[in-house]
Amino acid sequence: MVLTSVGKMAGLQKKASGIRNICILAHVDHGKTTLADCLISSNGIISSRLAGKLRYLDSREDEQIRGITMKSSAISLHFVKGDQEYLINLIDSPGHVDFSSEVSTAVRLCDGCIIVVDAVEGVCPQTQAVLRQAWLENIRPVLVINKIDRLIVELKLTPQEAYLHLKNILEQINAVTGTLFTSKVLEERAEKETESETLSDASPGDQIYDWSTGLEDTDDSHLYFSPEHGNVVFASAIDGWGFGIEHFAKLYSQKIGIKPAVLMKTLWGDYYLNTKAKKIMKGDQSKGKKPLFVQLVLDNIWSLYEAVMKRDKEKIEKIVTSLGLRIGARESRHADPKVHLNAICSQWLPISDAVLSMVCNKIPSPLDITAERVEKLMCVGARTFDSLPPETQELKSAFMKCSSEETAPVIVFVSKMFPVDAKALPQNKPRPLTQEEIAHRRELAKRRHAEKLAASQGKELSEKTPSENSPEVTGNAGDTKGEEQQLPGEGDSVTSKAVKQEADKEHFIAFARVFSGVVKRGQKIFVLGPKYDPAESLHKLSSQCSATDDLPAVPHMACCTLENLYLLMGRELEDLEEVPAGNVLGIGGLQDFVLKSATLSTSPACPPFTPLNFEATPIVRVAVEPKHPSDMPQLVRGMKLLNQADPCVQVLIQETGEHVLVTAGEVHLQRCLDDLKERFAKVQISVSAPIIPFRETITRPPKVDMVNEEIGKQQKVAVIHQTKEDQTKIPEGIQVDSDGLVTINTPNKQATLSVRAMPLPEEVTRLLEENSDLIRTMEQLNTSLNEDKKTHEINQKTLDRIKEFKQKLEKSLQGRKWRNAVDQIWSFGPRKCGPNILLHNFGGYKRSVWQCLGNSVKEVGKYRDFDNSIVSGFQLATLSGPMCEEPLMGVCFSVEKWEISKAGDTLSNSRQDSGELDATEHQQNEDNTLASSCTDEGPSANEHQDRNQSGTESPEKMSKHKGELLLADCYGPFSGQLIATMKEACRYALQAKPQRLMAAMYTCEIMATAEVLGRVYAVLSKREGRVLQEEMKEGTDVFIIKAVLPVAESFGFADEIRKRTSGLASPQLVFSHWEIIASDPFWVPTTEEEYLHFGEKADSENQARKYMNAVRKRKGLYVEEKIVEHAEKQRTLSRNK
Ligand SMILES: Nc1nc2c(ncn2[C@@H]2O[C@H](COP(=O)(O)OP(=O)(O)OP(=O)(O)O)[C@@H](O)[C@H]2O)c(=O)[nH]1
Ligand SMILES: [Mg+2]
Repeated sequence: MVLTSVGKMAGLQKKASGIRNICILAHVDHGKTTLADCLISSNGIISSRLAGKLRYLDSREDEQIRGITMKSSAISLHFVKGDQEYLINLIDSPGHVDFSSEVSTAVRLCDGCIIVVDAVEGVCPQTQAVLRQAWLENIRPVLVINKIDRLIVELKLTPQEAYLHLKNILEQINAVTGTLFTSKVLEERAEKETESETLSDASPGDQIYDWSTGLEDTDDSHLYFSPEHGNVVFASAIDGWGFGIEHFAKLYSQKIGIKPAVLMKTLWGDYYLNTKAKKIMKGDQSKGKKPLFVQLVLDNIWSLYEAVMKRDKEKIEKIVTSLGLRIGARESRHADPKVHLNAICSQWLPISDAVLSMVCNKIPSPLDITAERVEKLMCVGARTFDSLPPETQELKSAFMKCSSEETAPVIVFVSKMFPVDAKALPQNKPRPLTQEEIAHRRELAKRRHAEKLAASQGKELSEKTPSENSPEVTGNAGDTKGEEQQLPGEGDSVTSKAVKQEADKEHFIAFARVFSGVVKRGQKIFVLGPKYDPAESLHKLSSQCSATDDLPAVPHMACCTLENLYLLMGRELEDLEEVPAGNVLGIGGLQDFVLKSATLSTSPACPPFTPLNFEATPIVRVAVEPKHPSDMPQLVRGMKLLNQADPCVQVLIQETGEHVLVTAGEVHLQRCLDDLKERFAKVQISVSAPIIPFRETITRPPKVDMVNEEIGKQQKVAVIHQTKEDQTKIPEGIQVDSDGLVTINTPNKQATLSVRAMPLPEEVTRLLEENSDLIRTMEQLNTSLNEDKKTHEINQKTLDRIKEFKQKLEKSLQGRKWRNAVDQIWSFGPRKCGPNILLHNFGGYKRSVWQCLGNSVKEVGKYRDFDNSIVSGFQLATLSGPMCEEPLMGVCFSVEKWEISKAGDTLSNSRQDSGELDATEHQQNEDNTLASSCTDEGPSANEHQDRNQSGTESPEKMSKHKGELLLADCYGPFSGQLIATMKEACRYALQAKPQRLMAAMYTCEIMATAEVLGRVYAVLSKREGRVLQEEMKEGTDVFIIKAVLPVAESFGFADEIRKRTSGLASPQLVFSHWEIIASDPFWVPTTEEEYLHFGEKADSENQARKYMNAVRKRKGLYVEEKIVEHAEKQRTLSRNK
């Protein structure tokens, strides 16, 4: 096979119908890179003997050492099928969860993907994840079932068993697709129903849409994998073979005289061949008939493997001649039978042909991009396509046409920035010299030689000759930088230094795809950031303006020049002059304009593309610092570069001044640190132990003590009192009643707050977490409503989602305690969108987060002054809790009184209130007590409401009266005092309840054989892991164990498991949820039984306390620990010797 030239590739790029942009996706180690190797070798880029061993696309050293892919990389391949020529832009992606963000960057640029599944392991967690990602991006998948050789060699299945096994895998995968599909259809249907409702509301009788048509006929057959549809290939990448059933259908149609179309339908499935009648019959295995697939396909492969493995020379000879293959003597005599096998199989059933023709047949060309996908790409967040400006909507047709005409607007999406060495850039690469250049050089050398000779002979040369020469030499220097590096003596020392400096600099190349138009080198183009809004900028600019014009500054938009365009060829880059629509390419010169991803366009009407869907949550944080403090600037610069180079890493500076890296997992962390040390910062760094996040929460008081004895009523009180005395050490002036209601005054005694903390039900916390985006949107809407801005048209879909969210909350917050709670929600926190709630549970207040639903839009007047201070105090309190300054989670603070009064009144009032509260053990009276300060009490709910409204006026007026008085105060501004007081109140309220730490949990799925199962369990239990499920994979002796494990215990877990099981099991950890640690960090024995059981000091390990103290130590907080336990027993120095 000859190498395809760059010119040829550039030619192929112009024909969009022959382009296929694909990526390879799979679970880790299912053989993506090996498959890519096989496809690359078909283009002669690597030798077919090395295919599978080289892993060409794993170009990093650590990728080769660890044997896993860590980044996505692209290569362009040429493929000829019949008289059609294709250009295949292939992207290999990593399978390890830590790098799943790299998968997102790859999927965005493609129209289709090859899903690879290991025939032994079947569908794994990442297989499901990548299927989902492909689905979210609307790209078409095809399937390769890889490693079939393992069924023969390792599992020693018979062909019949293997057939059943494969059928099973196919069913599993289709089940995953099925779930995705049905959920989508249901969602669409619901959406269209609401749409039709609103339409019919708006214009009754105007138009009648029948939305249900089309949905029933939705053809989903192309979504499922089935060999008869030609979207499944069975393969063994390592042995170089693969086939789709059409190969055998064609082959056997001649042999047994049955039409290929019939064979295509029957070759996979429970059909058998009636040899006498030469007919294919539908039959089942109970008759003892072999399915066609076993008889015609698998049997042959099995017998070939058997023959080669047993070195049955005669049989091999027979097979080889009957297949008409020619095997070299070197392969057939090789000591390793695998080499022989590879030589036969890769000729008989070449995997690259099977896979690439499936890709060309089944995956759409860039011209066939669907309208649905385009709209999805163009609409960011909650926006709908119809709400985009008309100029922007017009661009949809440009996407759909994918035209490469000069007039078409250029639209490019950059999905990531990747660093390359300057040496790898084509302009710096040494290239072979042309004939003329060689001749020219020879001429120069001769002349120089002559000069030297002349000089040595003392003959003077005329001044003219050298001056004629010099411009030629320097003229050449520009073209042949690479040669100068090789021959430093020849070049001028200044330029070589410049080249060296150039080589030191990191070059970033944008990994991109052209969706419309032709990009040219040197073209000027707009760079649109993710927050760019075409509607806003089109007011300022005309839609016809171009990046070359002199334009006013527009937010989130910049102009830049495309300096270089590259063809991506794995480890190499090739220069290109222009790239037409539909191609994947690399762009140089965007380093200063694009951080991680961006949209480029010549039209200012172009919207930014929707952000990439990242599956992984970055959770592992470490603090880094240079070994030598003077290296700090390099480190900062390096971290900036690292941030640009990795789609998922977060780089931040904490309030403490520490530089922190947040990564997706241990492997990702290691890679980032290596990159930082060796590539970007090039300084020695020291790395802190991983900073593990915790959350703080409260629970209900326990019913049993630590030795499972029931706590009686009296004991309960005793426990509460004791804990209160112990931990909270409440200063004077703060009253805490037995029910946990905290009453506190501002320092100037002008305002009184009563706050109670309550644990939220678990499902509410989960609901809040899941809907944090929605809560943020609500917050924005409320703010713009308050400011009376009309910029944000509230989208019907968003409103529906908010309503649904509210209903769900109401459903989960049932019971007396939570009466009216949903309507009283004042704010969420921390950062106004977290999983904690602030309620206003006192009369006469109408502030609500549901304002955007339109219930009380115009009641702005009902806010009190200083409303914001209370909310801010709450935000601060939820951001860092009292245990170890970690954020709170699942806590509800209810403000039950908020009074602003004169100094004298405050005291008497609060005394009166607390007295009342003591008397009212039952929470039923809560509301009344709170309102008591306003007016007298009324029993019915209606009256209660009225009273609330009338009650508002008095405090409001009061506060206005005192406005001036309060503001000038020796304790500082009143709003500030309120914030601090609110924060304190929340903290004390929290401490009055049993506090708990929450730990982040990973889930992991471990595959292990029966022999190592015990050891896996041992490691899991040592690290506080919990097994959720254990099942045996059908047809194998592999167990699948699902477990959860605290993040805090996870460091080194994968390594330990791998070591203990001799590499047989390797888990992948995925962040799943937060879980309360059952033990009380402040626990000390109180009952007699507990004393007996735990001893007086209870020094057996308390997990929660250990975590809490570790965090406190790290943050430099006070840790209550005895350093010297037995002072009298201190050993003397002399004895110690
Ligand atoms: N027996 C067998 N082994 C295979 C086959 N294909 C790949 N392997 C082996 O599986 C291992 C993983 O292969 P890779 O190609 O690196 O897997 P990958 O999917 O790229 O892995 P990541 O990129 O880390 O997700 C290697 O040791 C390969 O030799 C196959 O068809 N049969
Ligand atoms: Mg790989």
